Amino acid sequence: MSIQFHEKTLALLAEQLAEKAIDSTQLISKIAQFQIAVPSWALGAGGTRFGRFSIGGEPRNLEEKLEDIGLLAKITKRTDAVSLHIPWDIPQDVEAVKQQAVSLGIGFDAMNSNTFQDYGQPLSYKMGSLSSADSATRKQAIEHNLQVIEVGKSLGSKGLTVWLADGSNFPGQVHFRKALQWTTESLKKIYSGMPSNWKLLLEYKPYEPNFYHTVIPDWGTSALICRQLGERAKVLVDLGHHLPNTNIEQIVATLMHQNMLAGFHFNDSKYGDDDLSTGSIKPYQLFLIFCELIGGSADGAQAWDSISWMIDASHNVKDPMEDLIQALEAISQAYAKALLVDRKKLTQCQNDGDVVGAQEVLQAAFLTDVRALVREARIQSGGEAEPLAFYRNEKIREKLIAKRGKNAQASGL
Ligand code: RM4
Ligand code: MN
Ligand code: MN
Repeated sequence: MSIQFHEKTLALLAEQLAEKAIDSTQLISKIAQFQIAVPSWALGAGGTRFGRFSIGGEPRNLEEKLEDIGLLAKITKRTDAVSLHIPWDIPQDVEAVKQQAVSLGIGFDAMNSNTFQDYGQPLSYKMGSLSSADSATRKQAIEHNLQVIEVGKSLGSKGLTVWLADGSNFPGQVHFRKALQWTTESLKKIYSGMPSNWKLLLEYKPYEPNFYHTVIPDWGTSALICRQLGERAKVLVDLGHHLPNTNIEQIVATLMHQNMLAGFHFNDSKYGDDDLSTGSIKPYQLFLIFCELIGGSADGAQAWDSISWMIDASHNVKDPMEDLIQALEAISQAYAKALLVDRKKLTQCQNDGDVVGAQEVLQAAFLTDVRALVREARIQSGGEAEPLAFYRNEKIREKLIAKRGKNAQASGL
């Protein structure tokens, strides 16, 4: 799109919004401020247990992952932090990594521990980690998390995300209550090992890799554990970690009501888990989630700044960089649309029992084409007007393949 056409579209939209007494300048600056972290594992081609198809030029080490995120930050201006995963991203030279991050304008978001696979540690996690019936295995898993905190401290991170794969595959395999108890006790030790300005983000997931029971299957169990840890432990909502048709926006509202929402892992799904791009399947759901977030923070239920934002997707066939550009755009659009909701009118409709009116209010916002606002926010921040077109025109993937090879891939999903 030419810059003239962008300006025309923006002016028309600004005029439409002004009629509803909405100031588009303010909207643009809110959109520009909203930054979403990118996980280091999203930069390589994902895969399934049936196979992985390399796209070439994938980052081979931490430095190259940072390089890719730096480029995304530069062109989209929508991300300013990376979320690292240990042991996949152990920095060899902490000072050099920090310097590189500073020069790229990116910081370190929450650290991710990994006790869901074996990577040469003395005791296997096959039968569980923080919930294992074997106390030595639990101890090893706790120590791993404490080491992750140390790495994070050295880089300037402020949080630890724990996703626990522990569970069982057959009835009788695991004692439910004991597993929950051991998990809680293990997490207490991890929590007390965190600096006082850190938060613990506790993720949940109903199934996979375990297919009968998962120790932390849902937000309620996660919240129960967090309550026992302390106020800096909160629930992380990964959009892909729900059974089909779960009302995620309601979960978000409930958690905010209790000031217990740690943050998000954004992605989308048709059936399960998190392997599709954010906003590609259920953009209306994403919009409704943002409506709850904006409402909850406006009402003072939970402060906007206390919530962490991250993408967590691992896909099989797309160029990961292109996918991340699309995901960042989809999230910005959902946020922008939710900012347009006439909250006063919505409250009025709710109080009057005006069901039709309430739906009209939400749909009026959702159906507004906000792309000009998102584009303008990016231009004003110094990013590319059309990051995807830029990425393709500049032949960035081809350049990465020339530099890193056709079959490059670091460890990770
Ligand atoms: C899990 C979960 C975690 C992520 C791993 C790689 O399904 O979403 O957040 O660290 O995948
Ligand atoms: Mn996740
Ligand atoms: Mn997941």
